[in-house]
Amino acid sequence: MVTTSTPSYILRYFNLLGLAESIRLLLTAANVEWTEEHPEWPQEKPNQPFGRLPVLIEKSTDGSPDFVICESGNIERYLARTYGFLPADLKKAALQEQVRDQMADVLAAFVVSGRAISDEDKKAAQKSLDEIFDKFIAVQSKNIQNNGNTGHLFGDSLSYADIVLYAFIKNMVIGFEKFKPGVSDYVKPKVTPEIIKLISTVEADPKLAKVVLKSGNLSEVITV
Ligand SMILES: N[C@@H](CCC(=O)N[C@@H](CS)C(=O)NCC(=O)O)C(=O)O
Repeated sequence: MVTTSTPSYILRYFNLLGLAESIRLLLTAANVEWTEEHPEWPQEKPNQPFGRLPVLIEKSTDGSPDFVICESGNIERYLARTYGFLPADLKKAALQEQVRDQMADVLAAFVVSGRAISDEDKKAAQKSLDEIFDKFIAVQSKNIQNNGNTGHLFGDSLSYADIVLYAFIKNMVIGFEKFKPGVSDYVKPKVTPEIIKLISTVEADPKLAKVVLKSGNLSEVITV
């Protein structure tokens, strides 16, 4: 329930899934008031604290300056901690946060593979991507299994780890296709039944219906 003391937010990003999708999901799951800004680019670049997006603005509720933060992972963790999607227990939280950091390596391997020019570099980059991505899928599928295969990575309700894993696969299958044609066909066969179950569990969460509907239903694109 949104109360007057609950801050409202502005999420500044491009009109893309990308690094903002987990943030959109967290803001939506938190049931806070938020809006999105899509700045003119590159005209607005110099006006961003770090020169890049996303930026999150938490509107002040007491007349003090608005709270402005950058870096997608930092924004996610700030919201996840504030609204109870990361546990207060540091060890339990670290187990969730490492999911996101492992994803960053997969993403970096995708970028390197997209930039390789010579056949030799392409082959090496593809091998490295396969290794990193397959390990990521194996580790996270095992985590879901170890948690009873209920569609959650940890515990029995929507968590930060569920949100970032869902947003990541969604980017790979829906969001990045226009930047790296073929990425969806590469990723889809690798997605395991455990991860498919997590995807459908996240998409069935009534708290998320608004944002899932807007950016597309992944369950309809990936099936066992
Ligand atoms: N480490 C940053 C990376 C941010 C980033 O790469 N932003 C891109 C969009 S996904 C951007 O602002 N690109 C435009 C530019 O750099 O001018 C984060 O995680 O937020």
